[in-house]
Amino acid sequence: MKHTLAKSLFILLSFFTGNGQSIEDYKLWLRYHPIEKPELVDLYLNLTEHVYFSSDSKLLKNAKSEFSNALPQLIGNNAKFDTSFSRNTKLLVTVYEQLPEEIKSKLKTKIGLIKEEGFIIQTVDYNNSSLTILTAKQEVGILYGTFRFLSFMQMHKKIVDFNIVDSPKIQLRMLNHWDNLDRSVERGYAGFSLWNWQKLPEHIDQRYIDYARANASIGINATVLTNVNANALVLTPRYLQKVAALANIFREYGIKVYLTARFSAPMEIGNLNTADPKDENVEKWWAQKAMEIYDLIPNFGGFLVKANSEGQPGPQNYGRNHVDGANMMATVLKPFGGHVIWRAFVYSEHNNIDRAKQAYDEFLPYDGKFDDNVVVQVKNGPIDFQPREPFHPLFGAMKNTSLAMEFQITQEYLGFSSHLVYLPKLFEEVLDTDTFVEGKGSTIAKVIDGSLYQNKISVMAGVSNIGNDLNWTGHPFGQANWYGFGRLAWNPYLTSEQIADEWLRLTFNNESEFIAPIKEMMLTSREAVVNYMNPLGLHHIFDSGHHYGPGPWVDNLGRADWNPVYYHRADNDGIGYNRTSLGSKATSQYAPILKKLYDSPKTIPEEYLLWFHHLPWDYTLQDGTTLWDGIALRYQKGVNQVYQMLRTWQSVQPYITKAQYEDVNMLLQIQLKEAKWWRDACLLYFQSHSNLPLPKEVEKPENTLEYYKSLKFPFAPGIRPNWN
Ligand code: GCW
Repeated sequence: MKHTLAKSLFILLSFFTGNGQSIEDYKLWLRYHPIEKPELVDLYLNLTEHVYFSSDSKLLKNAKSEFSNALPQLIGNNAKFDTSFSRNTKLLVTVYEQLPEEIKSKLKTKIGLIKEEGFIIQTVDYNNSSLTILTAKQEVGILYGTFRFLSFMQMHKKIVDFNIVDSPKIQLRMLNHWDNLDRSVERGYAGFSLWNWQKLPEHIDQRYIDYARANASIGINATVLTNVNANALVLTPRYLQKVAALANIFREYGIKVYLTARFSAPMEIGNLNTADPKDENVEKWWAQKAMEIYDLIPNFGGFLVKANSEGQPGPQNYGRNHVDGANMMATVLKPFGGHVIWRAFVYSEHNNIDRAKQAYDEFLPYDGKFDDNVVVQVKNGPIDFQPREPFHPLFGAMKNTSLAMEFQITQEYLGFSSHLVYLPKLFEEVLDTDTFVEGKGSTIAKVIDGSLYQNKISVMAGVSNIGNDLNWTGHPFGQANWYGFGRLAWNPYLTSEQIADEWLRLTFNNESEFIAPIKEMMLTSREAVVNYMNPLGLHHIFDSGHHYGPGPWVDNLGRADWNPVYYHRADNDGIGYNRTSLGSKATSQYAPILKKLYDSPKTIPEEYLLWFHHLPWDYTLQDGTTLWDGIALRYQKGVNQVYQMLRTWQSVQPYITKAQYEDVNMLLQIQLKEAKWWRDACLLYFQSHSNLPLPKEVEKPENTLEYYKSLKFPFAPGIRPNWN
């Protein structure tokens, strides 16, 4: 009865919200759809008949309330919570220290296997019956274990005897919000910022709580609330009160708050006439500020800093370097246990060398010089979140520094929130890449989780794709990128396929006729976008400023390295950037074995070909086609892949609601239109250099090159005011 009612309500709601985003999408992957299979319902009813859930803290109360909220939806029954652990208890949830001695001894070995935030779910024989225990060293582990337990039910797992031991492999699993105080979001495509600064601290939006629940459910434990292009005002007392209100909520879900610190803050809000990190008054100001913050937010995480990069102030303004700047801040945060996360995204207009080389050149000499509460945060590739890049050469090279991975979840260079691109596939490719720095098997995952060099702090950061859109991420499949980022931050060795499988089950349903084709569609979506935007190692050929759509012809921006022509270097002879030993020598920043591999166009993995090589249009690719034909065919292939995505989506219509179907169908139509736009604009432009005909398999361009060049988008979303 209950199930039918829930279903009709669900259909009704979908109806009222039209064909676009539906209220259901708001629930993210925490949908708790009713389980229809009687044997599973019985199994779980039996398990949750008598639950003892210790709930003597806010954090445990939140875990318990997730449990009591989910169960009636999943199995139509209220959990029966016992007031104490008794003979009847079937499920016992409490931290290890509080378990009865006899049970403790049964779990002794296992508890030794988990880290501070890990958990155990174990079924044991106790008093001649079967007892399942969810336990952890810390309360937050119970919260993570609760969400995992519920996810098993959502995924219809038939587990009779639990035997699960899991811990996060990375310490800080962190979102970076590029949110401004006016609620605009730099490179955000899902509406405005969640943080309603004007109504805070008094007004607590339910969204803050649901955001925290969603993050906790995948193990995200840190969030940077503000844009790295920072505004010092967030460090003033009025704003800190607001930050504290958010921190108070997030703390109860195991999430620590960090802020971006504008390096010139002592001048802008502190009345000093310098921000020189070696100036005594400057350090005093920051020390005072740290005290003020920790007074309000005892578990404050620390500062994320973008310094001397793209016009942001930094220590170099005073003749100092990144180490001076980072260590000064680290010193003031150290007594409170705070971190400084210092970004390595630097390149300079005064430097004519290849932009791809600059961060490595600048940061490598500082290896081992940062204080131990400093982490250097490096983007996955050496340029800027392109659909595909080779890995950033600082990974593996900087051995004595804790390095954070910075991925971009928001789709700045991936079609914004109108393109379906499943990013865990990209993240997985990066994490699995072998740097070879310590011989075979020195993967980036091992650099990041600290296992290669035993670094002190391990961090994975993702630039958030979250905004106040009804569905949080603009594209419903953008939710999979948030989910997948969290899962990989927890365990960077998971496969993108497993994550897609989980997400689909949690979000939509458990029908294999739906899961199999849609999983396949997700897994190919990343290669599709590479094909229709940047095949064979092409990169940064986006229209300027907003990065919406193609602009390979752009050559008039203030700085050479902001112009697409700087990156593709197409001319009548050929195309690509020579970064080999005979060119910019970027290959020499990689381990010798990779340098050798990358130096020759014959041995380099073809997906990086034009990143590292300038080659003639008639160069022969591995499959025997010429470079020109190969580029053109890949653009067409990308478009064909989107056609296929559309067909796949259309084929699963019976398994989803009308609203879900229509929403994604409309978005895929945009993606198809824009994939063609990319193909036509790029091929027409490159053809003006190659002077060669398009292969017959390639559809005729829909418009002229002049038309594509004339397109202007002054109101494209996500753009920073006054940016270019
Ligand atoms: O890619 C560039 C973006 C900027 C961003 C910068 C960075 C926050 O276009 O919008 O600024 O990277 O990562 O700092």
